Amino acid sequence: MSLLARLKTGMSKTRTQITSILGSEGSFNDDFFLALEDALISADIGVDLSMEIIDGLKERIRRDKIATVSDAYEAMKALLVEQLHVRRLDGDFPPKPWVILVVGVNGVGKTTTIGKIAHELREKGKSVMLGAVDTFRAGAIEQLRIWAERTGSDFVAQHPGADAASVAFDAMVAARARNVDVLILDTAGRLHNKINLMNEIEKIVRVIRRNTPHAPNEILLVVDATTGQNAIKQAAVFNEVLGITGLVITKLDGTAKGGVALALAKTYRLPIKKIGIGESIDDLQDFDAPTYIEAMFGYLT
Ligand SMILES: Nc1nc2c(ncn2[C@@H]2O[C@H](COP(=O)(O)OP(=O)(O)OP(=O)(O)O)[C@@H](O)[C@H]2O)c(=O)[nH]1
Ligand SMILES: [Mg+2]
Repeated sequence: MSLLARLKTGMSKTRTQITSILGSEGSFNDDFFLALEDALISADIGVDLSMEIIDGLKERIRRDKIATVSDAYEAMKALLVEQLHVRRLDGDFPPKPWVILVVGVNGVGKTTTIGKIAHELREKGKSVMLGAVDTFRAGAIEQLRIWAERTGSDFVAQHPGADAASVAFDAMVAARARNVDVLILDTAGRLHNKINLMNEIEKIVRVIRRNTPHAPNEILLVVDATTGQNAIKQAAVFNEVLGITGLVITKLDGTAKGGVALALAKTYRLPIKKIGIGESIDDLQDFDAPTYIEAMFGYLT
């Protein structure tokens, strides 16, 4: 089933619930708002944001003199779309090398996402280099090397256990020497509540900046959609320490909820640059807010 079809199925109970209470043509009362609030929370949007959306909707209903349930439902979708940042991952890279640093907690899909992004860039004719800044996990370097081979990207690594910041530095120098368009740096998975690991990633960014002041051009935080509200906490910490420029939400093929995407984008005003919908090289998509919201909420029937 496609991502959009799954989101639709996931939320279909919500729509049925709302219509069974009120009918799509009826006028609304507190039951409507309660049903909506339940639906938003169960879709992983989070309690605070759900309440905020309901408040915003009430305001809009007053302002625009909305009278029917289906119009109110449409207004809620419009409200959500407006609040989502949708800037795409840049396709044009003026200062060479364009440096993308990829961070996140363990196992969220960082390395796989890098492989997919490299594939996309290579298809567009860009030269790409992958830097194995994850020197921590056994097998991480080899895993990235395989992605480099599959995508025809250059590859820079040191030995396992090497200083991560020093690999980042090497990769910067090599990327410049070979004049590559895009350098993507893979980092070790780190729990956001482990201070020494967060200090390490901060040092990596410092070293990159000292080498090339415009870099890293992107610091992408990868989060796993199936972790629900925990992703919010991860984003808070990584954003505070590093200043994230965008999000990648992976494993959306593994959930019918998907509200976490809305919660993240809205809470931190961060653009969702890519979404992961499977393990294969092609399973990466742009995030399109109107399509996504439409799939989640559909129409009241
Ligand atoms: N279903 C699904 N699986 C994914 C997706 N993205 C990554 N994975 C899988 O998630 C697992 C972990 O992926 P990695 O790319 O190794 O994750 P990582 O964040 O680099 O992990 P560490 O380096 O150990 O922190 C692998 O089995 C991937 O195939 C996705 O969008 N959907
Ligand atoms: Mg990895």
